Amino acid sequence: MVVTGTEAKLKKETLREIYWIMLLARRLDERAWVLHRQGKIAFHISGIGHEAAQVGAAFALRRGHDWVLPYYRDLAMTLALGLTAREFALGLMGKKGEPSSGGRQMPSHWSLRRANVVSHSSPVATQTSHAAGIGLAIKMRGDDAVVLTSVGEGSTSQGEWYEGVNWAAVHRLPVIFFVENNRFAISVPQEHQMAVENAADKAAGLGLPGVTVDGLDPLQVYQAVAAAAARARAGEGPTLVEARVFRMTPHSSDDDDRTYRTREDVEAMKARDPLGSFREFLRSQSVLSAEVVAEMEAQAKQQVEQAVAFAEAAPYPEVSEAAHPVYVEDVHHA
Ligand SMILES: Cc1ncc(C[n+]2csc(CCOP(=O)(O)OP(=O)(O)O)c2C)c(N)n1
Repeated sequence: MVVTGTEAKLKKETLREIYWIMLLARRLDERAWVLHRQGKIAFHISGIGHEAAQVGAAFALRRGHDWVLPYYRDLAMTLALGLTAREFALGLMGKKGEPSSGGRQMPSHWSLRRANVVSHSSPVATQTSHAAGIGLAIKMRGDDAVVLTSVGEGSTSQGEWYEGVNWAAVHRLPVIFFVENNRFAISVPQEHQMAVENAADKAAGLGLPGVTVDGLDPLQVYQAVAAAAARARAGEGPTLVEARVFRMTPHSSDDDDRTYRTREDVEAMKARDPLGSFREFLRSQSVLSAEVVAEMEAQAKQQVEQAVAFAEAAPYPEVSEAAHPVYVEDVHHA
């Protein structure tokens, strides 16, 4: 059954699933802040305010078949691709069994081999050229997969970002360059980073289409990314999709945003919280009842509690494994 009133024409079950992942991501993220303030984890970087964009984008892909190179805010996207709450909690604590790096990298440098999710490096935008490379491999092999890679708008000022996008445009590679524009790169506002109004405007100079959508609405993002994926699969090349979002928290657990933005601005942002507005939209379409909303809240709370308890009890990685697989261990020196 499709819900009328949305262009995206998704089934009710799918819309509920989108909401569920947005909700789970939010509750996990909130818990991570608490764990940090309790001194139980060293660092957290938040996706609060970006969830609608991320889940909308993930649902437009063939999850598990297409390739995704996310960036550090993409908790909700990675959950939509198959990361579990437990794996997220293991990652926060750097415990054994976390899938991104086995506890070697900082948290939120997502990798999930079973879902074709490839980890990014800490220097921002390096995943852009990796994505172009994967796109080239797909094209050379004649596969029908596409690649999506994401960055914040500030990272579109990096040379590496231009190189990757340019290469994909020249060779018409099946890549979706997804920009989550929250208007700040740590403390630096967008107008100090770029002379254009939208990050998507940069696409014109590189020879690919660029679109800007409301990233607070998962269905708008879904549609834009679905269209970009269809283009890529048809051999028509890459698309730049920019989702306008809000970063409702400081940059990370180590930042104090009171030094560069007013509390009024933050409150105005929170009043447009995508989780609340999507929930109310689904209620208005009779996709969610008050009972189902309450049940989902209880389930999310339970999953968060169980995931954190599991991670707290889990062991740290073995010291003896620290060098593996970062360094080759069986090299014989002549
Ligand atoms: C090459 C490089 N320069 C600087 C940094 C430090 N740094 C980490 S995140 C960040 C902000 C990036 O902003 P944006 O791309 O807009 O993403 P957002 O964090 O706003 O989602 C910076 C400058 C880095 N990691 N890599």
